[in-house]
Amino acid sequence: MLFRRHPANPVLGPSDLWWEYKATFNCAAAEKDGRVYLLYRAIGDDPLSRLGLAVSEDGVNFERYDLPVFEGDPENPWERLGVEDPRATCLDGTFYVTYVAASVYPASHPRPAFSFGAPWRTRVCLAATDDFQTYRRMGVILPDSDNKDVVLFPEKIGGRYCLMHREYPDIWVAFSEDLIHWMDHRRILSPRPDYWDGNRIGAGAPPFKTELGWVEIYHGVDDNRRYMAGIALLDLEDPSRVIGRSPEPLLVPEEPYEREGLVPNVCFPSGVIERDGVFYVYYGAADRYVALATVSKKDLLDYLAHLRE
Ligand code: BMA
Repeated sequence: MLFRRHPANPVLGPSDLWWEYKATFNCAAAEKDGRVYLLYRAIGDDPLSRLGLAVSEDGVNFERYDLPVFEGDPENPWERLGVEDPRATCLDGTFYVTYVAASVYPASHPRPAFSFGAPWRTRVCLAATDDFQTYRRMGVILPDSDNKDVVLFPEKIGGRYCLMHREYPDIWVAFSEDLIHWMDHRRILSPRPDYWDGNRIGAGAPPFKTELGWVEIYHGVDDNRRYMAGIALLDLEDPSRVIGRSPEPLLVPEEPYEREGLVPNVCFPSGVIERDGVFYVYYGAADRYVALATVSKKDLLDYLAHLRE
């Protein structure tokens, strides 16, 4: 296996605090001043998701804060049912966090394609932070779309900012001059029937650069609603060009913490950092835990060199 599960897994789990006693999962990951920060989605005594913060010296053992560091603004109609699934990217020394704002349409509204039961309304929002404790809200960035799984590239490409987003069931790229207004949307990856990612896909960890291309660790879902992780390799100058894609999943829900939780059978990659030639891939497990898998840069580059579209 290319990705090795860390023996300390899961690295984060529910605590006895009221706002996170049911689940702590799907985290953004970032490194700052030699420390690893995980901004994670938490669920507790009410159905709202909030974002908690965990900090570590070694990327494995985490200390946490007693209160969430970011919550949905109850006065904001987009966020009134909470904030979910953050991803963080450092651009020019500032961390930008994309997150899903959750609310619900009027009952008469047609249900968005990926929504079950209630007509859930999701919008992707952006916030900026220097320390992961205080945030400057920048608002909704994809205004007309029930979107999720938005990851920013860590540098401009062709003079513009770039992101990946998920218009169900595909992954798209889009470009922007100012991080707020996004244009030139292009579909780049679709589910592949009869593969591990045959039902729907979404970006996972923010893409990172290697000499072989941008590496996107994404999630794919099969027809049994199993969430798995794989890699897409994208052209450095034109990220809408796909160079290769994992023929087999790199993480399949197998361990108890991946198979049993608020939602069973979920490996949901959401953050990656590099330390001393090793990539640390953080993933949500069964919508209850944060787990960690590692891969050496050398093994990753060997794998990427053999990927085909
Ligand atoms: C997706 C997202 C994730 C979640 C996953 C599996 O639609 O909502 O937050 O981890 O489903 O339940």
